[in-house]
Amino acid sequence: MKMKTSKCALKARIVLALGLTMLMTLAMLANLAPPVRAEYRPHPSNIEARRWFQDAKFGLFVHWGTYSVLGDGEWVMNNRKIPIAAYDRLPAQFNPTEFDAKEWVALAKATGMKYITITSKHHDGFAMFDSKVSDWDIIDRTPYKKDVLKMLADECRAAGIKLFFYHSHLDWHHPDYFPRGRTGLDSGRANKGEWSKYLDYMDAQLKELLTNYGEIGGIWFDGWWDRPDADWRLEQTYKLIHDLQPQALVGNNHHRRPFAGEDFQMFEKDLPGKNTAGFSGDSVIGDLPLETCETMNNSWGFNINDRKFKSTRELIHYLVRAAGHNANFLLNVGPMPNGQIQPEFVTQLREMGQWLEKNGEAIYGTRGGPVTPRGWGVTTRKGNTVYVHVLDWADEAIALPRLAQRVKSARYLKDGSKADFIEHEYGLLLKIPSRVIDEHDTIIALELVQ
Ligand code: FHN
Repeated sequence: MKMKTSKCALKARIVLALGLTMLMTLAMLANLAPPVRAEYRPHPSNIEARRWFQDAKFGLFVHWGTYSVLGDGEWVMNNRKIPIAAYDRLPAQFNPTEFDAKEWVALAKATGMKYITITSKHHDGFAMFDSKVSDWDIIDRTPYKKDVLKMLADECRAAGIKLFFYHSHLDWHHPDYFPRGRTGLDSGRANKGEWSKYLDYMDAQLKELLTNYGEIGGIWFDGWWDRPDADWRLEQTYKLIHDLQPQALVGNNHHRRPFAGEDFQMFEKDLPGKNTAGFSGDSVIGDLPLETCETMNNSWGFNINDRKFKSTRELIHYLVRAAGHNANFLLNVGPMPNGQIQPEFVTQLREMGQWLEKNGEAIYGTRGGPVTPRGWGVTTRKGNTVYVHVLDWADEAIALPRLAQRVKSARYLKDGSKADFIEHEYGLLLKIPSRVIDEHDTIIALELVQ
């Protein structure tokens, strides 16, 4: 009996010990596991906005700020090692009396663009809007004293154009942007500061942008790469944005796979999956709407001496190839300090608009087509219509791989006439008579059998 009870007691102790060990292990594991991120569930209005974004396909990027006064691009403070004490003189020279928000919006519309993404704050930290949390802004430091983002927001709303705000995480001016990162090391700031204070400041300005300009399209972040190992509190910042405006699309130009809480993914100076410009080496295409951004010459901010203009053909090809890669095209201008967009850009943007007026059906509302991008061109798709974009091909016929669905009919977009094609088990042969060739993009629309 005594033996029996001691055996039971032993068993009970073993079970208890085992139970305790398991509990402790679970607790330990819970500690080890990264904090359970609240799963980001985009609001239905955000999903709808993503669909709008993918249909829109084409936007105007605007890099504009006090740096425009020096006409040497938006990195002039860093590149010329200009300390804050000197750089602080620039805003007094910034007086864009020729700025006309209506004219900018009208140009974007005439170009066939559906949204504008403008720098609310670039790396020099200067706010192109009326900020109550800093006097380093266009109201307090320039003779112009007007909120250009407000003027633009009003005109965009009136014209049915969505407005996005580019916002730099990186800040070469704020004393609490500390520890410093890879850039802005010659600003002359004291070697101290409180990182959390800087992040609070950034969130406070984002709150202003999400509160004072009506409904906005979203936020285009940049500069994370200056301190890739820092704790940027992105989850908190993204939640702030989505709490204030659930439909607002958040994108971050960190050149990595999208982070939780983001709504679209951008690629800089490259089509998704490519890395000719060197920004996308660590990037991985996620499952979010995609966007490629590019300059019209070689500069984002106004550069008085940059004459390396891309041709209108190159720009149209970029837009079409982006669409073939299931991505939007965000094309940049760097306005002059007086507020005008230089004439070379205006001419080319209008030419793109004329082309889109005739060929827009093969771009707007489409997604990347069934035939993946090729040297000769790309395909886009909208419902049961596949658009074959022949960008670079010299022959009178072109062979495509077999499509999953048979082709019911085909037409040349140039004149709407019936297009000749042969469907064979090896693929699809399309005839391209010289009369339908377009100087930029010869498009054949295929109606597929449903
Ligand atoms: O440093 C910026 C640059 O000034 C510009 O804003 C581009 C736009 O995509 N992004 C950064 C360079 O990667």
